[in-house]
Parts: sequence; C-alpha cells; structure tokens
Amino acid sequence: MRAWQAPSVPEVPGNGPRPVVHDTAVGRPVDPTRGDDRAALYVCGITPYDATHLGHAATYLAFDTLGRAWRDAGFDVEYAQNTTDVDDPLLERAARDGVDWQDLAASQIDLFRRDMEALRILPPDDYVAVTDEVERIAEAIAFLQETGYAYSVPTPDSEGDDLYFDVNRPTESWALGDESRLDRETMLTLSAERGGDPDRPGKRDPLDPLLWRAARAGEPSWETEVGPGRPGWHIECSVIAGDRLGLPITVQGGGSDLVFPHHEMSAGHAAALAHQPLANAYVHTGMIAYQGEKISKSLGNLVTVRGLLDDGADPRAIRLALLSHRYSDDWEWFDGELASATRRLATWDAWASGGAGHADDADDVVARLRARVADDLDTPGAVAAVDTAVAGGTRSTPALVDVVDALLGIRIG
Ligand code: 5CA
Ligand code: ZN
Repeated sequence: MRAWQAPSVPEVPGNGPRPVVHDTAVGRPVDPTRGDDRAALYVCGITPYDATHLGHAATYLAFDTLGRAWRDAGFDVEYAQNTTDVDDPLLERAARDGVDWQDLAASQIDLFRRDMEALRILPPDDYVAVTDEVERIAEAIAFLQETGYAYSVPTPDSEGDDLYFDVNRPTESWALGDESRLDRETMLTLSAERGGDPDRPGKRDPLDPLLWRAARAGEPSWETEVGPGRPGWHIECSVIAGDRLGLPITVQGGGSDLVFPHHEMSAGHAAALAHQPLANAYVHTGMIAYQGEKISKSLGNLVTVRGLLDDGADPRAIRLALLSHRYSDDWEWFDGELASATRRLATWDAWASGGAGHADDADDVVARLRARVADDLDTPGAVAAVDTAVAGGTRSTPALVDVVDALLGIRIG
C-alpha cells in the first residue's frame, strides 16, 4: 500500500554515535543493532477508525527520531508498519455510524497519511494493510496448527471454529524477558481490557489469544486454508514483520499500551513460527494524557493533529512541543504547550536567519545534538542544546541548521 510523501533530510557532515534505546525486555538502554550496519524497524500502525491524535503522533515521532538517529549514524534502515484495517473496534465504529467499514478505514488512513506528511514523519518503506495479507497470515496459522501451537474452540455462532494460540506450549525464544513479566492477575486484567477474551469458554488457558476468527454473519471474512474468517490481532504483526523485514527484527516499536498482550503475544507467535525472537529490542513510548486521562479514541478525549492544524498551528510547533517531552515518559498535554513551542520556534527562526555569533562553537553544538538524540532519543536534551546555542551567541551555521532538520525534523530559518 502507498505510504506517504517522504520529507527531505539534509546530509550533515560526519556521523552521529550509534544510538542506544531502552529495551523493555531487559529494562535498560541497548544498541539493538548488535554491531550490525543495518537496522530493521517495525512499528505497530493505527487501527483506522478515528483521527490521528497527539498520542499517535508522539509515538510515530519517537520512531521517526530513531530512524533519523540511525541514518545519521550511517545505518541502512528498513522500516515496515502495518495498519489494522480489519478488527473489532473498526467494525463497531462503522456499524455505530452506519458507514461501510472499508470506506471508514480508507478515509482514516488517508487522514493519517496527511497528518504524518504535515509532521514530516519519515514514511515506512513498507506500509502494509492487514486486509492485503490475510492469505499469508492464514498460511502461518495453518503452520501453527500443524505444529500444535494452534487449536480450535467450538464456535456455536459460526460454521467454522475460532483458532487460539496455546501460550503454554513451550518455545525457545519467546517473551520480552523478565522485566516485562507481569503477575497472572495483571495479565488477565490487561488481556480483557486490550482486545483479549479471558472469559471465553473452551480455551485451554484464559490468556490464549485469538489467532483466527471464523466467519460470522454480517462480518467481513476471507476464504483461506484455515477456513472462512479473519485474522486475530497479534498474529498480523508477527507475520508482517517477519515477511517484510526478516526475523529477528532490530526493534519492535509501539506505545506502552502494547507491551502486554500485543507485543508479548506477537513475540510468542514469531517464536512458534520461526524459532526466532521477534526482535532484538522492544521499545515503547509513554502514554499521553489530556484532561487527566490517556488520550484515546475510545474515551473520546481527543486532541487531533488535524484539529490543531485547522486552528492554524505551525506543524513544526506541534513537532517541537512533542519533542520537548521524553518519549518514554507518560505525560499530559496542556493547551499552553503549543503556544510555548510556537514562541520557542520563533526564537530559533530568528536566530537561524541572523548571521551573528561565534561560528567556532557550532561544531560542539552539532556534536551535542547528535549525542543527545543517540542517547535513548533524549530530544528534550537536544532541544535544550539548541536553546543554549541560541541564548549563548553561537552562530547558526548551515551544518547546525541542517542537523536540527536531520535529527529533529524541523527546518528553521
Ligand atoms: N493497530 C494497533 C497496533 S497493531 C493499534 O494499537 N492501533 S492504535 O490506533 O490503537 O494505536 C496506534 C499507535 O499509537 C500504537 O503504537 C499505540 O500504542 C499508540 N498510542 C495510542 N494511544 C496513545 C497515547 N495516548 N499516547 C501515546 N501513544 C498512543
Ligand atoms: Zn501491532
């Protein structure tokens, strides 16, 4: 599927350091490339049933920053992202609003593309709709059946059977690791809150996730080798990441609401399919709140990128406001954030268009910016480095203006 228009990224002389990022699986920063000169990034994409909110924007911006830091360090980056264009929340929204689910998905994907473009987010090389991969996913599920990882559960409201993944069948390379291990009670609660069905009768373990939903009247379905139906959620990301990037990928990314069960189960599926870990590292962004609650399509407390742009916001200021927070923190958006980012940007613009100051400090600032971004995407530190240069009389050399663009994605001047 078509992604979106790539922003230009200037070449900056020299290279930044090899980035380290916090890996949820081990609970500390790591170089996920493990010495390789190639980096394969998979980021969980949107479920297209409502507009891009600031939480989504912040998450894709964090991985955009990682992509920029890798490129600046001289890596070849391959990036894949899915879009969950068939799933319960989308079908429920389409039914509620009396619109066709495919039309709803197409229109929301279009909006998302426009928002990503406005924010100058680097597009994935492979932007993959789940509806285009159903056969491949079914093939993988058939393999899991043959190898004993998948089992069927009686499904009275369908001619076929739903298929589930047996979480207790051991695999060598499963799991994000001890740091993400949760107690069973928490896993059951999170599973129920995040698309799972721990109370479904007939499962071997309440935590077993759905791999395949057999066709139901009035629901979309595909004819496949595991019967008519549609894929469950986690398997889509395991299959798409493995097919497009090869396992293990360098980084599996998404918001922290995906740590469990989504990334845990995707890793389990990958281990069962390929006897490989899904990823070298699992990187998670914090949750952004508004008016005291996590911003969420289902809660409806949305601050959308489109809304801010329609109100006249400079997209660079939205970017700068988001970059002023640490990607891994949970934080709350206040209405004043945009105004303060807009003021900061005006100062940076004025500085970049003036020619005064000491040019000999500029190289140090370039190095400092690179060091901050490569250090677990410390964008607040990078923003502070620019502030210090602006306030301290460093001259805005072309290399300095370019590194702000290359790493922070903001063209000033
Ligand atoms: N389609 C699945 C992933 S396969 C999905 O989670 N879609 S989503 O539309 O609900 O979310 C898209 C991305 O935005 C996910 O990485 C999610 O973790 C992230 N996200 C959602 N809400 C927030 C928030 N409030 N703050 C930060 N990131 C968020
Ligand atoms: Zn995903």
